[in-house]
Amino acid sequence: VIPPDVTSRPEAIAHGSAAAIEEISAGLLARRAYTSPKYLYDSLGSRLFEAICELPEYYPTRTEAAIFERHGADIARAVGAGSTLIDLGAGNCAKAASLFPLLQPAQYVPIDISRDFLNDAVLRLQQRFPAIEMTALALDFSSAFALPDTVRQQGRVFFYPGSSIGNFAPHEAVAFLRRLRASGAGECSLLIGVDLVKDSATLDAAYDDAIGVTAAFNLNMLRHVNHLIGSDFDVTQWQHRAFFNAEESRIEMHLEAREALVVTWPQGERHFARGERIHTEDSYKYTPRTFVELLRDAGFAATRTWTDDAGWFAVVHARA
Ligand code: AVJ
Repeated sequence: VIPPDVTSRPEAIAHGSAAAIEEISAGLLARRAYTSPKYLYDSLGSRLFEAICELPEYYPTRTEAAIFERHGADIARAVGAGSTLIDLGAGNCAKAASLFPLLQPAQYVPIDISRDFLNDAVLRLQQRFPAIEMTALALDFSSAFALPDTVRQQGRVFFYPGSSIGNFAPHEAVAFLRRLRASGAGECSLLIGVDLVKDSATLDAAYDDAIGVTAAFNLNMLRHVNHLIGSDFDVTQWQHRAFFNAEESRIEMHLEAREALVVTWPQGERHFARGERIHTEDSYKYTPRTFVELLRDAGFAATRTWTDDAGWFAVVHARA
């Protein structure tokens, strides 16, 4: 099951395609090696992410849910009933579905790159909520897209929970939100979840948990890449690293070579010194203020921000 908030960068590229091979090779051969976070999500990776969401250290999922629980009526008033709810990276549609009784959308438009998975989920959901019109769209919303005419114009609300926006660097996030606005073609609003800056011990623990689920999630990327490009990564030669980079206001995830090693694949090879890293993910953290500024740069005016008591996570409603 693909959780709703894992597809902030859905695969623009089919697995194992020439373009994917090209993209991964380029990252592995860069002076500072990197891979796109989308390669964390093969079927095992998606399950490991679901497990992460249940860890005591990983506060975002549960904190966001608590905000919806506590401020649901308020959030529903801001969004307005009878909306066209456009769910970005809907996955199994569970997060949005849990909000249907509250938000009462007239139309639900889940968007996800994973077509079969999405269709199954929507078929089941339509039976549970026969009064809501549902239009599933299998597309990559990370690049430019236009909403088809079957999506109602009235009361369009883009739903982007889980702090998936954090995978984008701030300037990329602005560009992404501007594209959203353009695809909405007219009046629309945004209901978005964002993780907030907090003490670095809490942040570090959330991305380096005691029983090693996040480590497995990160290391699994190597198995996925082996499958995609035919490389010979040996996972036992690598270790998980995750830490808050305060200057950049982001969690960085890396894989670090435990020893000097060589990785080969049909199109290339790369020597790694002991301690050398592959940068696998960034997860940007905002303050309510810096996030509202980012929204403004993208042409959205925040109407309301809701946070938990500790100020760890925010849900923001904004209008274009
Ligand atoms: C799915 C991007 C929101 O950044 O917290 C969780 C991914 N990576 N643990 C996040 C993730 C490691 C997650 N997002």
